[in-house]
This record gives sequence, structure tokens and C-alpha cells, in this order.
Amino acid sequence: MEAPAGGVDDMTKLSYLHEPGVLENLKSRYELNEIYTYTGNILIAINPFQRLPHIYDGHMMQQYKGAPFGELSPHVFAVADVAYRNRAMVNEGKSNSILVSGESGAGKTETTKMLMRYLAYLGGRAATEGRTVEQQVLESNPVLEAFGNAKTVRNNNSSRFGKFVEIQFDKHGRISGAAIRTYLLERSRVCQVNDPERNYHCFYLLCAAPQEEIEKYKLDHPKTFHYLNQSKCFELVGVSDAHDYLATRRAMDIVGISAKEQEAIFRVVAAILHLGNIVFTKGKEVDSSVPKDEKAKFHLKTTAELLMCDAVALEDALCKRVMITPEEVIKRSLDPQSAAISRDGLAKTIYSRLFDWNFVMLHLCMNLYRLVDKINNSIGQDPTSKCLIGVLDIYGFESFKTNSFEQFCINFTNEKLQQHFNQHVFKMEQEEYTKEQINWSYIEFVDNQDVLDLIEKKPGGIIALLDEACMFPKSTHETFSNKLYQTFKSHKRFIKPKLSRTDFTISHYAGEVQYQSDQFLDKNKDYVVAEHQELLGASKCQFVAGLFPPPPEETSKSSKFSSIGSRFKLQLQSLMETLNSTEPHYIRCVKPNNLLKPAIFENVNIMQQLRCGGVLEAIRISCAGYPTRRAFFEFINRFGLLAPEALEGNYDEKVACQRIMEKKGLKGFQIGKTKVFLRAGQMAELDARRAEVLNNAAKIIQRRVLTHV
Ligand code: AD9
Ligand code: MG
Repeated sequence: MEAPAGGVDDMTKLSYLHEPGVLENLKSRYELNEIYTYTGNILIAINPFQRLPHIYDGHMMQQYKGAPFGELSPHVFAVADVAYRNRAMVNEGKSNSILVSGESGAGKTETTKMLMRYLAYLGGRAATEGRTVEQQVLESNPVLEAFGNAKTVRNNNSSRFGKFVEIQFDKHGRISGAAIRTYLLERSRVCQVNDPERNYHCFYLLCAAPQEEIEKYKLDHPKTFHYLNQSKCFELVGVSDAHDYLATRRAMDIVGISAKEQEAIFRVVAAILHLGNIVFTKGKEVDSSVPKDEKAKFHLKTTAELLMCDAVALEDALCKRVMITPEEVIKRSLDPQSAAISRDGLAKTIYSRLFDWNFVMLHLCMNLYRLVDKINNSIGQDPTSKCLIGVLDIYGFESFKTNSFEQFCINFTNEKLQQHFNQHVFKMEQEEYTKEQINWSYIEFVDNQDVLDLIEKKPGGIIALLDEACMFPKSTHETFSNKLYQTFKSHKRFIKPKLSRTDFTISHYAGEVQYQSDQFLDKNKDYVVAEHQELLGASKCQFVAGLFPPPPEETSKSSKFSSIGSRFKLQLQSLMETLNSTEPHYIRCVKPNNLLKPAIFENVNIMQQLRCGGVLEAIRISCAGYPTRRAFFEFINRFGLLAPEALEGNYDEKVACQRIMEKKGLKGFQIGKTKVFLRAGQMAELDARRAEVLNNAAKIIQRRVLTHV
């Protein structure tokens, strides 16, 4: 079967399932603005980089509602619809998850929003008074984006965190609650921005707030703040920060964040900007520091006012460290450089606590509302009938020129998800074979368990060794790297680069990535300087103090160590447990070019993404088995002419298929209950024979026609 002009909507319909064929198919569809294509149950979505008319409008939603999967063109709505319908099936109770992946700028967040909109449409109720849960679910997006998204070189609205949104449905299929889990916000961005990127959107939004707020928080143009002016990019084309500020406030209202809390949130955002402007210079004593000038003093005072803490205590917390020795307690001064590091550490801690609070709150607000809702309609409700659809929007595989701890965690996530994906694809394949009662015992697939062991095994994996290094005061990144080199000398997924004494390379499923270890120790340490904790825990603002609850008794005394890496590992474990209890659906987003422009299809680039997204692996797994399958009647229609004698009289379809295959000397194929299962290449072989027969027949006819003439 030739691929029809414009391509096929499901790759498994391609007769020749190989890389160039897959690419060509996607390309011809993309040219026609057909951005969605299936590979079996996986949806591939290629970012159009332009608003395509009507593909997400109300009419479309109506069409996809309840339509059998595969009947209409491939679409995100179709995937969401299957997930929603699974919920209502007889053996229900099974939750579903939709896993959206792809590299930065590929369209994950936009896809997630469309999924959420469609689910809200399916599970919404007639407009009632006040806010509804589905409205809250949708409005959580602008709130999340204001605090967790930023312009990067890869995407003007890049999510700098991962998220898992759980939407809960009651037994009538209506949304009854929602919760959002977020993963590992990029902390370094708060203090360090490279041109032409931006810091988190909320800082610019606040600087564009109405005059009253600007005065209250003593704000000014973003270019006056150190945390923002390290990059020359302040504005985004086509975006009004003033408009978005008001929109964010409205969204916060709907989500259920009170006016008082909103005031505190933005006051803390302003405080971080002022904090960044506290510049230090050498003090009178050796190696001490003080605010550099009147301006720095002004920002110090303002920061203290906004955080509602004591200005002198703030200065001390930034410029001094308390040392406790067996004999005495000494206050040691920090030099200006160390004071600046202390300041940036404080800014990052406050911001990440604020971000986490926000999303804990989102969770609480939505569930609270659900509680109220439940009480209102509780009569006759079965509390066990709850069922979830989870939507995962998480960072894709990253491999840059310099790769640090963040890339390490991101790629670890992707290894985890890849394993989940492979197992699932493999399982689906097996299920089809079992259903058709064929023998499938010899299919193998490459498992990435060895990379996961390398990273997360306890004891002895990279994360465990990193934690060990962080606990040992004399460790440096050199000693840490050496430990890695020794431990993994003969690990086949670990490589020591020839030209470096501190880098290490991991051979990930999607390719090799070389990591620079110099900031791994710092970035892994998850502790708040005691002085900072004390200062803000004592804030007169309840909200600020709430961000810094006293550490539990035993951990404050014994120095129980907590690390970002280990915490992240636990978060991932719990995510995988959730995912494993659901029926997964996969959407692979693809970024067609790095110019972020419509209609440009870069072959090599796209191929690499299909590889990283496991699309090629899925194809490979199916090639290892029986990549092509045809229903008996389809097979006979096409290849019957290869063995006409098999089709004489009242023939049995199954036997006929078998005879056609045997006559052509093909081996290893299987005949199932309703389909013929072909090994890779056999379809091509049959097609070639068929072409031969047709060719000969054509020649004969031609000759006859000629002799007649
Ligand atoms: V990142 O990992 O958070 O940096 P995402 O989330 O994969 O990334 P995002 O969804 O933010 O990418 O998409 C990037 C941009 O592509 C959007 O801002 C839109 O301008 C554009 N886009 C993505 N999907 C669509 C779409 N379905 N239709 C139109 C789209 N434009
Ligand atoms: Mg995103």
C-alpha cells in the first residue's frame, strides 16, 4: 500500500515502518496543517507555531465527545475522550493518566491546557452561581504560569517546573475536585538570568501593576532591579505585563486565594526584588561587609518592611554567621562576596517556598471547594466511586553545552518515564498477541533499568554518592567526581570524559550527556541557613512566618541531612506509583524547528526528538514482533492473486491466508484469530511479488491487445 498523498493518520498503517517513512508521513501531514498523527495509541503532536483556526473550538469539542477512537482525525480531544470514557466503563474505578512529553517549546503546556479545557467541557455542569471546580481547574494555569514560567531562549513562556494535575470525577462523570502536584522549580533563575532570557513572569507583572501597588511596594522599572537587569530583555512581544498582572489577580480570586493572601504573595515578590539590590562593600573589620551606600540601605530597609522583620536582624542574617564551638558562640563576619551569596541563597529559598505554598494552596482551595460541593450534594453519593484523570506536563530530555544538576534531575525523570513507556508499549503489544492467541515469546526490548540503577540505586548510585559527599564537610566536586570514577569504572552507562577531571557522562536512552559536576554539591544541599530561618520564622507577617515553620525538633538538633536529589527521587517514586495504578495515554510533542516559526520542518531535529520520545523505540518494539498485521479479508483482497488456487470454492479465510504465505516461502509469521501477523519486511516481500504478478499480467494483456490490433 502506498502512503496516500497527505499521509496516513496512523503510522501503523504504513506498509514500511521505518524511520524515513515515519518522517515523510509526518512531513506531508504537517504541510497540510495536520499536526496530529497516531502511532497506534500514541499521539504525536507537532507544534504549529500559529493559531490554527477552529481546531479547538466548541464545535470540535462537540464532535469528539463520545466518538470512537480513530474514527475522527487524530486530536488531543480524542485522547482525553478515551480517558474520560474509560472512567465510565463497567470495570471502572480505573484511573487514567495522560502523559505529555517533549522538549522545551514543543507544546506540552499548550497541549495540557487543551486537555484540561476538554475535560472541563465534558465534566462541567450548567453554569451555577459562583465559581465552579472546572473554572478553578482552568484558572490554575495562569496562576502557575505567572510564578513558574519565564522566557528562555527555547520558549517565550517556558515552564520551569513539572506538574501533575489530577482531576477528580464523581460517578456522574462530573468534576468534583482537583489537585496539582509540582516538581522541582528551577531556583537559580531567581538570582541569575542570562541575556536574552527573563526571570519569572510575576516580577515583571508586579512592576507593571497599578500605581497604587507600585507606590506601596516602592517599585520601579524592571531595569532598576539587579535580579532583572542582568538581561536586557524586559518585555515580551505581544504580551502586556500590566494586563497579565490583572488577569493573574483575577485567576487567583477564582482559584480561591484570598485578597489578604494575594497581598502577602506580591509583597514577598517585591521584597525579593529589593533584597537583590542590597549591595555589599567591605566593613571596618577585616573580612566583614556592610550595605554599600544609601541606596543599598534603602533596599535593606524596604526588604525588612515588606517581609515584616527587623532591619538590623536582616542585615546580620545576611552579613554574619553564628559559629557554635564547644567553648563559645562566635559571630563571624562574611566578606562582601560571601554576603552576596548569602543574600542570593535567601532570595532563592523565599521564592521556592512561595512557589510551593502557592501550589499547596491551589490544592487545598480546590479540595475545600470540593468538600463544600460534596456536602451540598452528598445525599446518595458513593464516596468510593471517585476516579481520576491525571495530566502530566513535565520537562523533556535535555542535553546542552553545559549540563548541571538540573539537567541531571530532568534526565533522570525522563529515564523513569521512558521505562514506564517501554513497559506499557510492550504490554500493549503482548495483549494484542494474547487476544489473537499467537505465540509471542521471543520479543525482547531494551530495558533501561541499568541507567536507573546507576542513578538511584541505594546505596551506591550517583544520588546516594552525592548525598554522601554533601554530608562530608571536606568534599569538593573533585573528590565527588573521583568517587564516581572509581565506583563506576566498568559501568557500561558511565563514561569518564578523556579531557576532564570533574565531568562525567551518562549514556542515557536518548543519547550521551556530559555533566559538569562543579555545582552539584551546592545545588543538592537543601538546607536553610539557620540565621535566615530564625529571621523569617519571627516575621510579624503570618504569611511570611508560615513559609518558614520551625524545623521538627529532632532534625534541628541532630543534623539530619536532606537533599534535593533524594527528595526529588522520592517525589518521582510516588509519581510512578500513581501512574502505575492508571491506564496511561501518551502524547509526544515535537518542536519542528528552533526558530519557533510555522511551516518549517527540520528532518534531523525531528528525528532526534522522535528517538528521545520513545516513538522510534515503540516502533522498534513492534518491529521486533509483528509490526504489520492485516485482517484476513484485507489480506486476501490484496494478496489473493498470489495463490488463486487457495481461494477456490468455499474456502476458509484463515487457511487461505496460511496457504498464500506458505506458497511464497515465508516463515515466522503467525495467523491469529482474525488477523495475519507479519514479521518486519514480509509485507514488502509480498508487495514485490504482487507487483511482479501484476506486471506480468499487464504485459500479457498488452501483448494480447497488440496481437488483436
Ligand atoms: V517548556 O518545556 O515549558 O519550555 P512547552 O510547554 O513544551 O515548553 P509550550 O506549550 O509553552 O511548550 O509551547 C510553546 C509555544 O508554542 C506556545 O507559547 C505557543 O506559541 C506555541 N504552541 C504550542 N502548541 C500550540 C498549538 N497547539 N497551537 C498553536 C502552539 N500554538
Ligand atoms: Mg511548558
